[in-house]
Amino acid sequence: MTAEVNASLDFNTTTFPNKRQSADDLKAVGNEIRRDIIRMLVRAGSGHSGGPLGSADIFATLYFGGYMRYNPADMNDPSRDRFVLSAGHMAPVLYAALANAGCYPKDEQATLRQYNTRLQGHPGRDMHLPGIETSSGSLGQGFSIAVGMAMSDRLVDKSDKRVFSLTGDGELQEGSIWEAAMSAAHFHLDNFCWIIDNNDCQIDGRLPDVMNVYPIDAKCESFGFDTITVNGHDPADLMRGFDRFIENQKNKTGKPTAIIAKTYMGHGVSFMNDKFEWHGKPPTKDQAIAALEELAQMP
Ligand SMILES: Cc1ncc(C[n+]2csc(CCOP(=O)(O)OP(=O)(O)O)c2C)c(N)n1
Repeated sequence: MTAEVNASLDFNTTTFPNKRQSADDLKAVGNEIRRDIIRMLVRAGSGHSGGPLGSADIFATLYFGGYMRYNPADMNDPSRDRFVLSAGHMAPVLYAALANAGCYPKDEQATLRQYNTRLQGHPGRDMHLPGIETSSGSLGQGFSIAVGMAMSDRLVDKSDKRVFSLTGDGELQEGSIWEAAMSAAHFHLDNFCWIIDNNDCQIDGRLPDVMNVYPIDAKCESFGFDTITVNGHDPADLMRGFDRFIENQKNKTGKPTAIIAKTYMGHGVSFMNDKFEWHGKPPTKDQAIAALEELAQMP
């Protein structure tokens, strides 16, 4: 794709395969996800820019690196692995990942946040968008549901299906997160992978200023998770984290895995980078054009 095509405000039809691939190829997927996030948000005129842009490389590695086993043509296949976006406000990044995987038409992304569309501001299971496993958005709740899914796969179905869930780092201030984490370890859910988007920002400030949750790694370890910290913008390092989870599952360690992904809110767009003010607002048209031009140049 040329820089000119990449910078367009229009959605294209390119989709990407899900297989083990080079970090550079995953980086390119992440950047296309970022561009789609901008394209969606500028049309919607509302929504969250910061978290979605900052976690795009996590989604690229998870959905396109061969770690999640799914069939884009049948996202209800009972043998699929599942992903739950507990930080439901970050919906645009999940919608962009699913569109780029070919789970639904890419131009449908243009319907974000419109009445009665499948792309609501927070994921809604009852909207039937392929790949949405549960409604989420009330912080902490999706994570508990995901642990329940992993428990049922493991203890009831006795299957090797994997469950992944992403939470924000501000979301760790919810008490229910820690109840669910305790259960995941107690029930030896080595089929469960927790990804924490550690951008150090939340809705109206930096994490330690609003309510300190550090040290996150020591907390996850003490709650019984095998914990690894990675650079959330480097697919090679993210792969190291997901490989560790797969190894834990294969070796039946009986421990769930936590991947702490260090990210920057708004990563890829210089005027949004590391600014909590971009937690919950969309770009204007001029800002979107500037962002797309910058993202088109991103290596
Ligand atoms: C139970 C609950 N309380 C409050 C909110 C409002 N809210 C939405 S996102 C957010 C901040 C979350 O911070 P973080 O998890 O770090 O996400 P990020 O800012 O990085 O996107 C808050 C307070 C909510 N959705 N649910």
